[in-house]
Amino acid sequence: MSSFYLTLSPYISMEAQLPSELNLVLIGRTGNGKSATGNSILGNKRLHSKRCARSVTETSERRSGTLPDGRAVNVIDTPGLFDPELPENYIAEEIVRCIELAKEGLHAVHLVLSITHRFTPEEFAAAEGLKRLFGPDIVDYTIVLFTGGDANHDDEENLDLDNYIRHEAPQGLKDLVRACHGRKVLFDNKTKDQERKTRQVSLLLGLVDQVLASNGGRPFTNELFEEAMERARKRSQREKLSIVPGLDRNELIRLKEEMERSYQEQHRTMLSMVMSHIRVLSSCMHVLSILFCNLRVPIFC
Ligand SMILES: Nc1nc2c(ncn2[C@@H]2O[C@H](COP(=O)(O)OP(=O)(O)OP(=O)(O)O)[C@@H](O)[C@H]2O)c(=O)[nH]1
Ligand SMILES: [Mg+2]
Repeated sequence: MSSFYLTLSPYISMEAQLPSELNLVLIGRTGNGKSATGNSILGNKRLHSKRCARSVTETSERRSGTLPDGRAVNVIDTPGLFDPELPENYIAEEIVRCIELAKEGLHAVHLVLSITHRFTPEEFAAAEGLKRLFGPDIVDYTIVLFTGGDANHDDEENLDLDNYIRHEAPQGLKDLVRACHGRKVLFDNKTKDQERKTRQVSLLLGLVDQVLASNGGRPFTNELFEEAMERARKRSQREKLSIVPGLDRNELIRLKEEMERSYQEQHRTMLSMVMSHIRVLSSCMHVLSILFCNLRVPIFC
């Protein structure tokens, strides 16, 4: 923890415990612009982003960098983790991987939506999936991030976003933004205008600081993150075994095998914990799709 950034943001109180580095995760439907947004936050093109009918990011990735205000950041980019058409075991493996990449906890979750797409049950799946997986408190860490800011030709992008949410957005989207304490931001990941790039990242960081302040600087964690930390500890113990002096070779092999078993066992535990959450989500989504497609009930659109 550091007190270096105490003067950086009006949202951070003096009492808040400030993390030495931020874990920011990007969640949302395939193609909504998660990787492009990650690149905008990092200020470089280290995440693969392109127009493609199927998933471009196939596995979660963590990229570290420095924010314009000097803070260290880890951006955790994910595939469409809650896309309903993906197989459950793939989703579960990817969620576990994502949690392991952010094992210290999540300082903010960015729910990435595209301003140019309709808000469908699939969009809702990401929001609902987050709540099912991490519990209702996750909304206290969530920021709704819209991509496609260039589709809007007005320079006052945040004013327009306010207008859009207030007057044009479907009720479900309004509810989602309200549940996230009104935290929303519009990104143009295509802009070449340096000033705009800087402004949108700093707007986002203002929201991240609001999240930090309201959570006392503590990241979101739960039993899944504790399992991931424990697993990382086991891995590091296993790596250190080889350098323990005076350890007999057979004893070393036995200990390593034992640790490997326990390490794998922990992975299975995490998978089954995640699996139980996503099964509930799948059945929810099935019911929602039927309502949405067959009965034309206007759920979120
Ligand atoms: N016009 C415009 N296009 C964008 C914006 N953000 C992303 N895109 C485009 O949207 C497409 C998908 O972007 P990605 O970053 O690959 O989306 P993703 O969510 O990471 O997709 P997956 O990895 O498949 O889950 C790419 O062609 C991006 O260039 C934006 O703000 N404006
Ligand atoms: Mg991607």
